[in-house]
Amino acid sequence: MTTDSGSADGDDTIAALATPAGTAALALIRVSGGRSRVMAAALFRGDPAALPERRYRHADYRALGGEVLDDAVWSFGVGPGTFTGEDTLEICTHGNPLIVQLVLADLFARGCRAAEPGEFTRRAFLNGRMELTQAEAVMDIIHARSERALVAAQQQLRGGLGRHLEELIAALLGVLARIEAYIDFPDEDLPVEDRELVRTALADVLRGTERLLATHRYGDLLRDGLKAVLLGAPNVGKSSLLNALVGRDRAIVSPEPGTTRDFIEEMVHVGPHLLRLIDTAGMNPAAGRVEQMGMAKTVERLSEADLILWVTDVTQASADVPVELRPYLGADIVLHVRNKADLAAGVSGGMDGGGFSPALPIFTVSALNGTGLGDLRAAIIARADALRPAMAGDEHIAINARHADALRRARESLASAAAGLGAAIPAPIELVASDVRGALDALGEVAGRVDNERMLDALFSTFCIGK
Ligand SMILES: Nc1nc2c(ncn2[C@@H]2O[C@H](COP(=O)(O)OP(=O)(O)OP(=O)(O)O)[C@@H](O)[C@H]2O)c(=O)[nH]1
Ligand SMILES: [Mg+2]
Repeated sequence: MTTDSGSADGDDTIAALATPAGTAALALIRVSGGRSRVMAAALFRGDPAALPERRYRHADYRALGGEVLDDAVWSFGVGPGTFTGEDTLEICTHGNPLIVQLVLADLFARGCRAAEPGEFTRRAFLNGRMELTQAEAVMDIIHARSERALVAAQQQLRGGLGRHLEELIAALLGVLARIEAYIDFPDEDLPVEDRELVRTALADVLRGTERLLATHRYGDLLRDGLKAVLLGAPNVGKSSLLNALVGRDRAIVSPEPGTTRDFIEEMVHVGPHLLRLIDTAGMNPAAGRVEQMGMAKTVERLSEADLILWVTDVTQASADVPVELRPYLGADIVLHVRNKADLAAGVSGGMDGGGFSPALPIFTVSALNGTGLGDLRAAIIARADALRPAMAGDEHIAINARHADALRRARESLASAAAGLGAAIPAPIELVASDVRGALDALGEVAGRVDNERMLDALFSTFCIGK
């Protein structure tokens, strides 16, 4: 065993800044790979065989030429018990970009190379330190923009999604073993009782796959924000409401009807959720050409909405539901917001009594003085939470687009296998087995069990450098 060089892998040592580029109090530079140990020893003048492990040490960072680049704190971790599974050196310097640049240049001169985006996490995955879904969760944790998104990412990092996949994969492997026993004996058909067992098992796996797929919408909502569209007649105060919820003057407000022509989108936190709030042009049957174009865009946005806030003016005689809203009334996504409560004393909330079918929840608010906005926010949070599919217990599974794509393929193969088994003239058992293998491949892809260099390249390239 050598410490300074060894396998080609041992020589491929990567380095990168893990903290944001720019001026800061501190900067963390991370080194991972077989050369970490000798580099730590050379840099900080220690014995390579007796480096203190996982201890912070304070020392001058001395470049190859002998000059001191900074006063640094460093620590060394021995693989495989590190994040990447490799020997790792962490160097903390003052957060001056110039120092960082000099230190990185020195590390490269000593034989490291610059890490690619996500390369530390990729190594953690390849070295078996985590499953692929956990590696993805690392990224989700870094980018989570709401408390709920963070909780879901943390659960995924702890292996929540991975465990569900393992269960499904184990059940399918059982099915395959049962079927394959008969493939070698072409004269024997699958006995009726085995056929039933296999059908039940396939149905279970199909249900489990559906349950995971059902979390995709919630996953999108966590990653992109809940899409809430403000809709209503001109001048009722839609833009004022957007400004009140956002907490600043984002949209132009004026007493003139037809102020908002295009739609305006703004991200806003509502409790633990992130909301993508969309203000639209007022729905005006007698609109001119430009307003008409704005209204067409509004209708487009409605089809993608998770929530529609239908805004009316309390001082106006009871408003009819705009025709554009009618298709969405049954979907439980429309809240009726009666604005300008400050102008009408004594009006109160509740459910819309008559006129609407089904009755819509009503919120009486004032965008001007903030009355009623707390209740409206609470209803928005409840609505977003209701979109979280009920998995077992308190699990926050929220799959991403990559998972959904593979799970849909698994679902197709499972359905095809079940149909083959259930047909009046059952499909040849080889065909059923091939479908089950297809489903296994697709599930394995989600879990990262399938060797797929290109998929890994695509996935990790979306990571940050240094992670
Ligand atoms: N008193 C009172 N006035 C309000 C309230 N909300 C909005 N307004 C006023 O109503 C007028 C119209 O407000 P906007 O927010 O521009 O209305 P809008 O629905 O976006 O109008 P369009 O973009 O033209 O469709 C402005 O003069 C606002 O100051 C409120 O809660 N109380
Ligand atoms: Mg407006």
